[in-house]
Amino acid sequence: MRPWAGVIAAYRDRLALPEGTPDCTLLEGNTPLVPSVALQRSLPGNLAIFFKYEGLNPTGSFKDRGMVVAFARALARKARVCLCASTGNTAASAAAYAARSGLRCIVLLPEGSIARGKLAQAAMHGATIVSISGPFDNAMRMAQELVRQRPEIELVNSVNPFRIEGQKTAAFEISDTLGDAPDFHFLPVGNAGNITAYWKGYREYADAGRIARLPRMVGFQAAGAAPIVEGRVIPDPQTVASAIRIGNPASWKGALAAASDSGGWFGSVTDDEILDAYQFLAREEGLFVEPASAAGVAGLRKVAAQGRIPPGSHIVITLTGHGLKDPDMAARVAAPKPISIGPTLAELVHAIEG
Ligand code: AN7
Repeated sequence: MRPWAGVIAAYRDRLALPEGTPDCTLLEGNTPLVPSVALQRSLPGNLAIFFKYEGLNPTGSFKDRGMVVAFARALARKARVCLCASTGNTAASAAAYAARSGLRCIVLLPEGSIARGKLAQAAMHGATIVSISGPFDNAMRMAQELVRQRPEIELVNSVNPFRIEGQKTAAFEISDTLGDAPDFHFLPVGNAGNITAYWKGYREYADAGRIARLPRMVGFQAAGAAPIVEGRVIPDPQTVASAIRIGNPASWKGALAAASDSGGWFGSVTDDEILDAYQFLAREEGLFVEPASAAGVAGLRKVAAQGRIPPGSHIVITLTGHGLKDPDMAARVAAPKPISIGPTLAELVHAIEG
């Protein structure tokens, strides 16, 4: 068996990349498709549920799949500086690949709502961090305005088509592992690049004869930040799931097409539902994800209770980012209280039985 060498090496012939494009891989991709135990048991209808655990990518989120391709392209056109607006994970990923590739990285972050782990990553990798007042959407607009004025800067947000190219490889991996596409694919939606990318990947695999069916794509937004569900820009999006606190998604059209062409749909889940699913995954499945990543699970629980999922369905849910990204939220919901004792067995026995 050849060792895993990253998504470009694994799927180069299926990526729209010019010949000879350099690879700057951190060996992203090849993440586990973990079968559910507790979620499956808790829902009716003998569902077969799998988690695509994207938190195990090199920087702890799915963004690395697209970032490696965006950087391959940036290196091919000899860019020296990359730029992104981000709710945190794109920034962490861009900063890591920039460090690897010798580019300067500038990240524009919405002030005050970036999870601590993500900010630490961007800083550790040496990015220039600019904090912009208002929601992510302000930062996104300013990133686009800046590259219009300075076209030599490489914009590595998912409006960059090479990001979508890379991210579609998750659909390939799922299909390769299961031997076909699932019946349903659930995932959280923020800027809407990922749902667009998955749908592209599944369609291309079907066209190539690698899968016999296509999944219904089901996207979930946080109730306070659900522009696609409500069909309007949300000027002041609010949710505890900071990664998806986005009011005007860049890939809005692609997301709508993915849901409608696949026979899927969009829904929203409240912060309480997100935090319930977040804790359920950690306590019952052994999977620690960040709050936004639990939105797809919260969504499945909701629609399964409404009887919208046929018995026996195969379902994949993408868990987009690792729980360690947002240690403050974990501390808030789990409130760790270690029992302090001296180093004696009597005290230990008392502590664990008390
Ligand atoms: C954990 O990092 O938009 O719908 O700037 O970090 O493709 O945007 C992150 C998004 C889901 C939503 N889960 O994906 C950013 C950013 C996590 C995320 C999403 C994000 P998209």
